[in-house]
Amino acid sequence: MAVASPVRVDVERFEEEGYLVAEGLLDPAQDLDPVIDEYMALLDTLTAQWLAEGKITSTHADLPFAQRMAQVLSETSSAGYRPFDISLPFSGVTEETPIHLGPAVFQLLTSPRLIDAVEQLIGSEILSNPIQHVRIKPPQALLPPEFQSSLVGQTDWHQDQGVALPEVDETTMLTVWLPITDATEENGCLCVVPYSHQRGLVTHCPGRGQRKGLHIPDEVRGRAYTPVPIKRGGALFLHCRTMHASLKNESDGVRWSFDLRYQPIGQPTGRPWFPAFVVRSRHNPVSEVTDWRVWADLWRQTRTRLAAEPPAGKFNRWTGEEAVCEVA
Ligand SMILES: O=C(O)CCC(=O)C(=O)O
Ligand SMILES: [Fe+2]
Repeated sequence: MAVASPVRVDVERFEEEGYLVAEGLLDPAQDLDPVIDEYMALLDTLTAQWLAEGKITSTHADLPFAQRMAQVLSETSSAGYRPFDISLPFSGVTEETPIHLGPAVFQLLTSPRLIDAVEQLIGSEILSNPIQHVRIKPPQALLPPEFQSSLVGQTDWHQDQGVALPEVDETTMLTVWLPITDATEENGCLCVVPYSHQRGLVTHCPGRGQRKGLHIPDEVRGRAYTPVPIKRGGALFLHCRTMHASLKNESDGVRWSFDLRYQPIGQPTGRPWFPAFVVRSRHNPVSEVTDWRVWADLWRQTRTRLAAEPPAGKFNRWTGEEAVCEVA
């Protein structure tokens, strides 16, 4: 089989505009379909278990995926989402806290097609930063209104640097956003403010009323933004200070994505209590983690440690008392 040459990334444009779309970066059959299969199997296992425990009324296996997720999450509330995500919560971790650590997700995290592109943007010594999530967003209208989480619903305006600890400020953290299903304006694709990374880090304020969570106040952000629809197989690269958010899923399908982060080896990750690993090192190739079980063990060991000794100190950098937040 011929080896495909790496997609060339427009590094200059990324640096200038603070974001870049690379359509056709991944091979959907090799990189994405195994992830879908892995999650379908996970959903079958979880729904069988939850039905047996009386947590849900049916496995809802007759429903299409988007409607099934919505139904299951409506019945289980936000705790029902936790076993799908690929990270741990900030607090309250126990030995039983679920996290999804499967081979197909690891293959996606380390896909050579993806890492070849990352290498063009941040160099050849690449660490997988542990700030990572899967977002499986059912149609918004099917979720109870109190179900507020950017993992299943709309994401408010933020900069990724702003949701990591200040230790990350000197780190060249790169966000890679990958749609598993086509992301459209109707189903809640991302929106970015082009060039906003050039403004530096801005204060994130805690939400009030309907708008929970830390976000960039509208008057700080300004009005212009660009929706970024992307087809499955494509990727969006984001600078760590590019302002971004997502739209509501107003379709009747699912809006499903992974957001992963990479950085040069040796720089702080911004979540020091979570595990990072070497994805690629041209200088020291033996340091690369190539077995998904090693990666899964890193997270399991972290879980054991956090269950025994919850991290002291802060999980985010803002106090909510900043002057700009008074008026927001
Ligand atoms: O997918 C989303 O809704 C938000 C993603 C995001 O904020 C990110 O990739 O950094
Ligand atoms: Fe983000």
